[in-house]
Amino acid sequence: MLKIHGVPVSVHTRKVIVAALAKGVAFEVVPVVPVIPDNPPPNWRELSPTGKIPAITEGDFVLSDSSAICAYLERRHPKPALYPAEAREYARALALEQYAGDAIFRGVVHPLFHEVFVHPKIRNIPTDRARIDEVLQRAVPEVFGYLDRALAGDWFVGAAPGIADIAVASNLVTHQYIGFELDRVRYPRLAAHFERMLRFPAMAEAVRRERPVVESMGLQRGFVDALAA
Ligand SMILES: N[C@@H](CCC(=O)N[C@@H](CS)C(=O)NCC(=O)O)C(=O)O
Repeated sequence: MLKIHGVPVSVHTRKVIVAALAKGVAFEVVPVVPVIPDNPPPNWRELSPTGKIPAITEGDFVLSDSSAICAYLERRHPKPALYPAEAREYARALALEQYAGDAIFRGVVHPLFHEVFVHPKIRNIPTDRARIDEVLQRAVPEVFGYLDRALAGDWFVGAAPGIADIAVASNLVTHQYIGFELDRVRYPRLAAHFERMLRFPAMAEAVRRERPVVESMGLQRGFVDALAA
């Protein structure tokens, strides 16, 4: 069986879990939390050369990086397709997936997650408020503004939810967990897209399965309950 090594609250692990759920692929999650010292197993670098999550194993096959893993799942389980067939739509979906990993994750979610959770709760480092303000004032308007403008219809590319939508929304789930609201007035299309994605069955199921971990970490999941109410 496919094993997904990582922790479901991680943006990139969730992305792979949602892709697997969307395709109906059976899998098991093997917990690995790299931000906790000594948590990863001794052979972790053999599974993930960067040390980051997620990685997968399937028999003797080993692969890391969420984009590579999702592309692999697409070839192994083509239906339902999560990548557009048409060349330009396909390229645009890949560009947005990359943007999600670079601009949204590295520029917004990763620094906020570290300042709000990893530093104070795991590493005993005080939260750097100036760093949070910098992200909120500089990165967020640029990144969320771009995403809002990029949405011409219900989905980022094509007529059905796909890899770009999953990659973006997975970041926004963690952004909400750590207590940052998506500004519906400034980013109305992105906020509506996020709600659509929370109702996308594979994303809804992934978020439902995360509940125990999210609650044990003291994160905020009121937005999920509010949507269900
Ligand atoms: N390009 C990688 C990025 C993976 C990544 O940044 N994972 C984060 C969690 S979402 C991680 O492992 N962070 C812990 C660390 O950097 O030590 C992918 O798409 O899988």
